[in-house]
Amino acid sequence: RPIGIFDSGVGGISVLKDMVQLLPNEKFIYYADSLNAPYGTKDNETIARLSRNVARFLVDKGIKTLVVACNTATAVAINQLRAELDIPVIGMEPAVKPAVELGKEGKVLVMATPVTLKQEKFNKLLHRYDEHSRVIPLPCPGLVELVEKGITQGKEIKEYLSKLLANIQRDQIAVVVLGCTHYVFVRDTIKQFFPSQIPVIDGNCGTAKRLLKVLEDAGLRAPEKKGEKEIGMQVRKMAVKFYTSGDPHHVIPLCQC
Ligand code: DGN
Repeated sequence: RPIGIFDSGVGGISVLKDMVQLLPNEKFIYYADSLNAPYGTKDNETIARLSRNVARFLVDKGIKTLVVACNTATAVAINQLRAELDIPVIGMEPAVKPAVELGKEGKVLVMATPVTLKQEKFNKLLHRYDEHSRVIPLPCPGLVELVEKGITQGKEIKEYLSKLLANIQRDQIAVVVLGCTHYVFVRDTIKQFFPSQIPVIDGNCGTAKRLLKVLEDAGLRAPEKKGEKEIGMQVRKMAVKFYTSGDPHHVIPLCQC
């Protein structure tokens, strides 16, 4: 059975990429709810309803596990999805813990959607790991929309970021956290605003490892395929099915990355 993975749009493809690499024998179904992107500026009730609709679509396809590859949908709807579904449900969270554990002196800048940063879940995360109040939450309204349009580099995004970061004392930042799966596609441009030694991290690898553990614990891992190593990436690409509620032309270039 496949693993279902969804995001409010194309952002979760960055998570899928890490999962395919870690679990090459698994099949995946990815759903980009681009028609309804961004989730990050909607009210909680709407986000929960949209997440539930996509989850149902994927469950009807026979998935064995659901990955909510969206920090916003996780923060708002994961408890409800877990209560309603009888398969394991895995979510995202801004990589505050890994950022703090890097042990760098200075501030941790967490870039995420306004909704993610407003949720109780994010406050709990800070309470748990941000003992010395080093975290600066930075809501980035409008950034998801740019990525959904395929804009990840160039003048427009640089102008957006310089306005966004205008009031941030960048020389005090030791780590930047990408707390939205869409922002991973903008990492290279974001990096240009900070000295080269500043790590710009995301939570994707951690979530992929969590998926591996959950599958193992539940005895749900796909058996190894013979010949997988010989055919490599070709097999991996064929094992992912994409669906979108929006314009397929936005999804297609990222499916090939
Ligand atoms: N990729 C989603 C996230 O990680 O929060 C973006 C949510 C949105 O649509 N704004």
